[in-house]
Amino acid sequence: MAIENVISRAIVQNFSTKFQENLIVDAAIVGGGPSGLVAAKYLADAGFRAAVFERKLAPGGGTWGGGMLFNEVVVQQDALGILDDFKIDYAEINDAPGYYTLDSVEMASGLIFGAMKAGAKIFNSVSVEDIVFKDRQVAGLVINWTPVERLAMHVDPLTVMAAAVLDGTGHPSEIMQLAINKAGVKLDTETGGILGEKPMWADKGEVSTVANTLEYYPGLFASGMAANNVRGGYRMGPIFGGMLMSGKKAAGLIAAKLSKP
Ligand code: 48F
Repeated sequence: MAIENVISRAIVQNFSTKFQENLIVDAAIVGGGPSGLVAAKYLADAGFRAAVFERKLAPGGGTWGGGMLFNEVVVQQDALGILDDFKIDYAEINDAPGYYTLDSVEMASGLIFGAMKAGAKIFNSVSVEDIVFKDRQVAGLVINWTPVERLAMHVDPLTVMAAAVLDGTGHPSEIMQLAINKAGVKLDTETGGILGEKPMWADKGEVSTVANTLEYYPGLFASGMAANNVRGGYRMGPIFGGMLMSGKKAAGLIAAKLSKP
């Protein structure tokens, strides 16, 4: 067989196997930002089948660009254990004990690598355009290739069934919005809807990111900025400890729910 055929066949066969193995998952994570990637790693570590669906070619979300393209980010002491689990380096800020800087490219690549090495699968250039909603439960995702979405091609999507769906889509909370708009669900918030993100207040935002990481509807969880948008939390800029801890909390909530008999 010509080497050209060997290459093409190997890619098509391996992708097909990987895709088929992830058409039914324990946790479908929408968005490969920091909170989604951290959730994926800890779920995979705990033995759950976790798949991340990321719209962009490169997962990592808002981590790559640091602050205003200065490719450094800050984390606080409480999140260091997570960086250690991913083997990502950091250094304490001289005049701000308890706060650390790290290279944003190392963080993005480290989170991606760590999630994959734990056994999570990442499907990049895949956009989630809808949810599967059955028996008053969020039961899966409707997906299509991002180029199909971007070019508005009239191509039907495919589906992934999941026991739990995590909205890790960042500021717009796209999956929560879809659940409200298309399934008419009431989320577990004061109004039943999305309260909307508040302006920047870094320390409050860090706390609320973790506090707002919750199951908002049976089968539907939110992490990171998506969680803050749903429950009216503050934004925080390029400090990422809250995002990492939110991902770990989301993994714990999902694992607890899926482990119930
Ligand atoms: O926004 P993002 O990095 O998510 P996060 O985990 O972290 C937020 C921080 O990066 C930063 C911040 C810290 O101060 O505020 O913004 O909350 O990543 C979200 C990812 O989800 C993808 C999107 O491309 C991005 O990589 N995404 C969004 N909608 C969809 C999606 C969708 N419908 N389908 C697939 N991926």
